[in-house]
Amino acid sequence: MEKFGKSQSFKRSEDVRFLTGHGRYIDDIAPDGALHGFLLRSPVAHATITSLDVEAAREAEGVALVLTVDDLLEAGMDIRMGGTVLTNRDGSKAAEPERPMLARGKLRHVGEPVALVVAETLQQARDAAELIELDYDDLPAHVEVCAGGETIHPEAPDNRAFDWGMGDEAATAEAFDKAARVVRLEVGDNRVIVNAMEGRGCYAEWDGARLHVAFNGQGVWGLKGELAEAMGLDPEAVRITNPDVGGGFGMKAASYPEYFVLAQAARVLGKPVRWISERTEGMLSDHAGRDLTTMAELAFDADHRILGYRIHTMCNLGAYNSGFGQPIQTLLFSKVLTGTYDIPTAYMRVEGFFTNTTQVDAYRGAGRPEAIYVIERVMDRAARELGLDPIELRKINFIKDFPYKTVTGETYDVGDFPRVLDHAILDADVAGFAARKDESAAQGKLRGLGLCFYIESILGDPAEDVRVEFTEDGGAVIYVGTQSNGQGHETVFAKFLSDHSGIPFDKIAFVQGDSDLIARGGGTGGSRSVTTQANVTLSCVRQMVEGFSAFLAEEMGVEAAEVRFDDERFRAEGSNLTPTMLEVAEMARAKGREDLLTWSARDQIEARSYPNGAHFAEVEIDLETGVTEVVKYTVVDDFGNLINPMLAEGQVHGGVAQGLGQALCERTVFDEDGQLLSASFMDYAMPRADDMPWVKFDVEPVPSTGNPMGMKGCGEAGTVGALAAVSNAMQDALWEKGVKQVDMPFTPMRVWSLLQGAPLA
Ligand code: SMO
Repeated sequence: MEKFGKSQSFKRSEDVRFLTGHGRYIDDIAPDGALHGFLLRSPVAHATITSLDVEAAREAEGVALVLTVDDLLEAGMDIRMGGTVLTNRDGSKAAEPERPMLARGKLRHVGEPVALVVAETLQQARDAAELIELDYDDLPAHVEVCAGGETIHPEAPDNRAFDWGMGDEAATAEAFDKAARVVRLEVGDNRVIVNAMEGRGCYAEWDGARLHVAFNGQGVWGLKGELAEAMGLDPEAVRITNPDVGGGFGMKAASYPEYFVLAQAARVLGKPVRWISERTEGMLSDHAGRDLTTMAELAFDADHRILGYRIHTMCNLGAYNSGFGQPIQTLLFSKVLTGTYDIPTAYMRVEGFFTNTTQVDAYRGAGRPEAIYVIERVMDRAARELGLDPIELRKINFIKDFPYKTVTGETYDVGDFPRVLDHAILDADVAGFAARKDESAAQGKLRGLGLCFYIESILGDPAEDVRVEFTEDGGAVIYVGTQSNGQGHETVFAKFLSDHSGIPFDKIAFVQGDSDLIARGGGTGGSRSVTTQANVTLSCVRQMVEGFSAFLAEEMGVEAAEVRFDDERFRAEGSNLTPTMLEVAEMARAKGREDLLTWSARDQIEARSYPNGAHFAEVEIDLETGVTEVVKYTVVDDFGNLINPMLAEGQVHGGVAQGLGQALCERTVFDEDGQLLSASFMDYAMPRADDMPWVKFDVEPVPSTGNPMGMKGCGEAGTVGALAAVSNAMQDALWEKGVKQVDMPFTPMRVWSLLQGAPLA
């Protein structure tokens, strides 16, 4: 039989379960008899609460409990939801207004949780919530991403949460002063609603001593610490679990008020309580993505080399600071501010604003797609204004010598951008574009070609744990610290262990998402899981080999150093004993060597990895209707070494689909009162299968030097590349019609308006 190599497309074992409806999601596993939670939410975007009377609801049929913020405070809970807070350009601290778990005194966005009703049935909880008398005085809503308007928090009188900067402002100004040409472009990055297939949900139970909260998140350790602190519990008294999760995309990485309030309800009642979000409820309460506008400027010398880069971004935080709300368009954006270009000096200024809308936080890529979108749009504009081919301008300015330290302090260890781009130029048949454009023109259609050359910066830390246990039934269990949201971790990590330990894949059970079973892990996010989890598994296997070799040496009557392991069997010169790892474990068990049956490793990959790649999008626009079709799509990525090329390609397909959704159809609309007008799938268009082109995918690997396996993260890359590729293709198609400014989403109505020279709605 062919020995499984280190890079193999291996089908996902969990798919049979998922595709036949046997996934075990939060709504499937809530304990029988759990009470139902329903949240009364704010119907308005901004108001002062004048009274909140829940007495009638408490008396209603089937109701077990109603909780308001006063109840949480009376119970001694710390009701403040936390979040990272920046330091402003002037050295002061960014605004940190209180974000209460349930509304306190004011209502600040439609959908903000106000009270929890717990009843025997969901219908009873819902009916009782109708009996709650919430009175308030309306305040004007502030929904524009700018300073001014009605003050939302006293800590930020003009609604500006922060004014943050990075880079050398004076040196950058100097570069612009001596530039031969300066190119400017304003780039809008539309707000998206995440809409994971499975809505958020949780259940909580309290046995008198310990709290268990199961929720559909991206990892368990963040919430464990926060819950313990908020509820005044010893962390040992808190167990957090994640079952199967139907998509997270950054949105489910955060802690949300519902998890804390449900936990408190369970503690008060001593009974399990469950809650699952409905679609519109999720659209109003899940963290949204993007929502920023950037003025970008590039300074060029006479040879078209970039001298300096300057951006000024205005971003929306929503009504409160959420977990990563402040760092995303600042610290995370800065990681790839200058993209793949050798830019000697740069400055970024970012202002963040509170608005009476739901919080904006991580969304597939979290800051890096936003940064790449800006640099790749303005590079494309520069090529047009300088009269150069966009490919040529990129090649002139690509970073060529590695390691390369960027002006924002990242060290790109390796890369070969020209090689990746040349591969993509062939795959996309760029040479044949002119003929295809003529064909489209003959049918009354515009055709455009757009390139995005992206780079990502992938977390090395936080650290990850792994544990392997040999079980009495002759198999093994791998406990991992990360958490699948549907990407195929169950297969990938068990297969990885199998490849390196020789333990047959079907003898390995997989356990994730339980804070009682493993000590530490960073969860899924930032395209980090494969790099961190695979590398820690590798150290674990190394320890197993060493420990088993020492044990076997005695059995074989040889020195430990003479025992070899070839990924399948242990062997030693002079001994005809050639056991597999499972067989050694059985020998150890028979000898009472329990210490050889459980192995764990803890690793911290400090270095980041820098996946990069080229996306070419080709669009066709119907002049009469404004309907846009992505007719051709090509991706060539440098993901370093792949451990499962098929799943990597699947990640790219999904990522591209997510990017196309934002680029083509997803449009979040609030009215001036802060009411979300696009609060259902009738009004908010998600991409569908027939919006997706065939994505031609290939790789051009340059192994990372930052981790032993030479891997680079691939989970977010598709989304990072898609936004600018499609937008640049739209600009390419529309330029000849005199359209000089294109902003996502390219809905038929908006494209048609652009063609008419009409203002954009
Ligand atoms: S947007 Mo992600 O979970 O890093």
